[in-house]
Formats: sequence, C-alpha cells, structure tokens
Amino acid sequence: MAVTDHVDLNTFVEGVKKRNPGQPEFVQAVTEVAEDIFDFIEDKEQYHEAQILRRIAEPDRVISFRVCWQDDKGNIRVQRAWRVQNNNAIGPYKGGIRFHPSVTESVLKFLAFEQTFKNALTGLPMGGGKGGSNFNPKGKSDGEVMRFCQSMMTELYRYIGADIDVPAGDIGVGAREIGYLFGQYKRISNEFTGVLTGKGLEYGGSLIRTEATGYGATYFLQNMLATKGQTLEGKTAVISGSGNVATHAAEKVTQLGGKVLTLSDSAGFIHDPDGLTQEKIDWVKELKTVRRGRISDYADHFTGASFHPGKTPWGVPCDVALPCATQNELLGVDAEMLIKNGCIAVSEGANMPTNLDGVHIFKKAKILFAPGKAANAGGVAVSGLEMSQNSARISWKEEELQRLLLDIMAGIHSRCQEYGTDSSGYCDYVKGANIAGFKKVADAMLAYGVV
Ligand code: NDP
Ligand code: 2IT
Repeated sequence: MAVTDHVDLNTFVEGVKKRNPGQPEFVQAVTEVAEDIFDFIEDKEQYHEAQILRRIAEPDRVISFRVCWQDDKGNIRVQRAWRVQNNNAIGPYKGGIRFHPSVTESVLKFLAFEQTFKNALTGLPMGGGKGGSNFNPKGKSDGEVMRFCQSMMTELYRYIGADIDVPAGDIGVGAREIGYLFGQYKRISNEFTGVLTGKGLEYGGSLIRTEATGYGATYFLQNMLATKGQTLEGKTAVISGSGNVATHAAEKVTQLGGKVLTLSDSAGFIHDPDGLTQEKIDWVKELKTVRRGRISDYADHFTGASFHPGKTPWGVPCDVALPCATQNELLGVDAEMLIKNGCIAVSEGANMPTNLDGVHIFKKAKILFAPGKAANAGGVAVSGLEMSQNSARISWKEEELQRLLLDIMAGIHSRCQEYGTDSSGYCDYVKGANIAGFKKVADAMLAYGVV
C-alpha cells in the first residue's frame, strides 16, 4: 500500500489546539503523550496510516447535560455535568466522576484521555472515560448531596452499564456519593449490577479499593527506588492533598519506614517536622471524610506542626515527593526547587499534577519520575477487580487483593521500563507509560479497521 502523508508533531499539536479551543488541560495532556508517541511511531507506518493517535485524541463521545436540584432553603440550583467516553477499544469505558467547581469539559476530556492509557497499562480489559460536574460539595448537607447525586444519575443512567461504561469516584466523589449514585441507578433501572465501582462493602464493593490508589502510588515509588538499590526506610516525603489518595499514600509511606512531612488542601499546606504517624493520619481521614473540615485544623491540633496558607509544599526539603491533590499543582519552579533540595523521586498520585515545564525539568534532571497514568493506576486496577468480582458474584479475600495490587503495580513498572529505558540505562517513565499504554489500545484499534 502507498505510504500516506503524515503530519509532524508540531502540526499535530497545532491541529489539536485548533479543534479544541479554550481547552488547555486537554491540549496539555495530548501534547505530553504526542511528544513520545511521535518518536515511537516514526518508523511504524501502520499507526500513521490508521490515524491512531488522532482517533484516540478525539473522544468517542462527550455527553453533556443539565442537573437541577433543590438546596435546603428551597432554591432551585442548576449545574453542568458531563460523561466523556474517550475510547472503548480494549474494554468498557471506565473512569471516575469528579465533583468540583473547576470541572469543565476540557478537564474531563484530559482525564478521559489519560484514563485510556492508564487503564491499558493495568493489563485489565478497561477502556477510558471520565465524568463529573461543577457541583461543589463543600459546605453542602448530606441531603443536598443526595438530591444532587440522584438528579445527576437520573440522566447519567441512560449512558452507563456494567458492560458499557462503569464510573467510580474521584475528587469530591467518595463512598457517600457512590452510595447515593448507585442507589438511584438501582432504583430507576431495577437492576443490581456492577455499574459503579468504589461501592460500599455491603453492596458489592471490593476490599482495598479505598486504599488502592495511594498504596499503589507508593508501591510504584518503591519499585522505582529499588532500581537504584534504595528503599523508603528513613526517607523524608512531601505529599500534597489530604483526600483519599494523599492520606493512603501517607499511610503506606509511613508503614514502609518513610517520614511524611506535609499534607495540603486548596487553602494551604501543613508541615509536621516530627512526621505523620498512623494516629495522625487517622485523625486527618476523620477530619476530611466525617467532619469535612480544613487541613489548617491539623496545625491547631498537633503541636510542632505549622500551617502555610495559600502555599504548596514543594519548598520543604525531602527525598521523595507525591503530588496527590489535582492537575497542574506542581510547576516548573517547584520542580527546580525539589531537585535543588535533593529530591530523588516523584510519584504522581494525582492526574497530571506536574505541568509540562515541570515534566521536562524532571526528565532533564533524570530523577525517578512516575507520571500519574502509571503511578496512580492502582485505584482503577482494583476497580477492575471489583468489576470481576461483581460479574462472578463473589468477593475475594483481602490478602488476595493486596497481592494482586502489588503484582499489577510491579507489572506497570516493568512495562514502563520496557518502553522507557535508554541505552545508558536511564528510564523515562513518562515515555514508557505513554508508549506501553498506546500500543495496546492502538493494536486493538488496528484490528477493528476503520470504526
Ligand atoms: P479527594 O476529593 O479525596 O481529595 C482531593 C484533595 O485535593 C483535597 O485535599 C483537596 O482539597 C485537594 N484539591 C482538590 N482540588 C484542588 C485544587 N484545585 N487546588 C488545590 N487542592 C485541591 O480526591 P482524591 O484524593 O480521590 O483525588 C486526588 C487526585 O488523585 C485527583 O487528581 C484524582 O483525579 C486522582 N486520582 C484519584 C483516584 C481515586 O481512586 N480516588 C484514582 C487515581 C487518581 P480541598 O478539600 O480544599 O478541595
Ligand atoms: O483517575 C482515576 O483513575 C480514578 N479516579 C479512578 C477510576 C476508577 O474507575 O476507579
């Protein structure tokens, strides 16, 4: 067959920008992936000819809808919500739902795009999707959150299903919200299926799903350190966020002998030079999931700790860092500061927390740097195991699930090494993750022909 014309990286990125105006997060995520994929496919005509990257970077569909709900005072409130179904070449669409005022179509498209590669990396049969709303759960009563979730599911249920699209939690969506969403799905469809993951243990949830993302990001860090003959024992760690991912990363780092110095939320960070203990981490979990308070309270409660309003924690000297809050929370200047202060490894618990400048700086300095699509895949991996358990109507034991999570994270680490290691032995984990994730999805798409 004749070799077809193919565009270069710059033309491709310009095209993505032009077709997605006002969507900087989406353009950023596609650019980062394209930088690596263009190298990889340079001599692989079949991927160019079938326009594979161009197709993965165009969601299968974006469903956009209005969600009306009534607040406790009787006011009618109107939110926007979306489900982005990016790609189902290797399995049903799969990915979380985010409730945060910063949610836009661009944010969800970037997350669904990233999820496609992440899910492929897990080795489990899951496509990529993401959903969410600009609803702000902060300061809302349980009743308000319930009414919002019910109203959202009343529209969303048409587009999802155990073999179609399986949402889960993300920022602002935890056990409480999944309960309300699942309850409404069951009520209006009259079906009890594994349509959501992250469910409560009483109604089809899996053991260790809550812990899986933070634990997985720490296991990935452990795997990276092991390539340098190092462990977490005695290492200082700086962590951002104080939600599901951050608190469980802090727990695992502490269990493995590391000393966690910081946590944060959108108002600032706390610095505890004595290090977090299990008791302190449990206190934060209770603060965030039951009392729904602010991390600044930590500094009032524990002596020796300080609160730094409006700041991120990257200036605190550390051996390892785990950004676990949100996208673009670690900038080029922060990356430089971390390196200057002697940080040797960064494992992204959040999705795209490091901006493009920061990624380039980490790569250039050749420190151990794990992108979110590899490091935080433990969460969706255990979601995949929850789907399997639901289909088989069984529940696996905790030891079995712990072993599977460790195995899956080690598997992702070796897939990154396979595609990311250069002749000098340096592993570019970003490149490795992008290529390994791309290859699996791309080869399935090639098999389907033009669809
Ligand atoms: P949570 O809602 O449990 O916690 C989010 C944390 O991040 C809170 O401390 C929150 O602070 C902070 N945060 C949120 N938005 C911002 C912002 N714009 N600026 C500063 N801080 C912010 O969410 P998760 O822990 O579940 O998610 C954290 C990250 O991990 C996200 O990037 C998510 O996509 C990713 N992730 C989550 C997975 C999961 O299984 N839950 C799986 C894989 C990735 P505040 O309370 O002030 O808003
Ligand atoms: O970003 C993510 O991987 C998640 N929020 C978890 C998705 C899932 O389906 O468990």
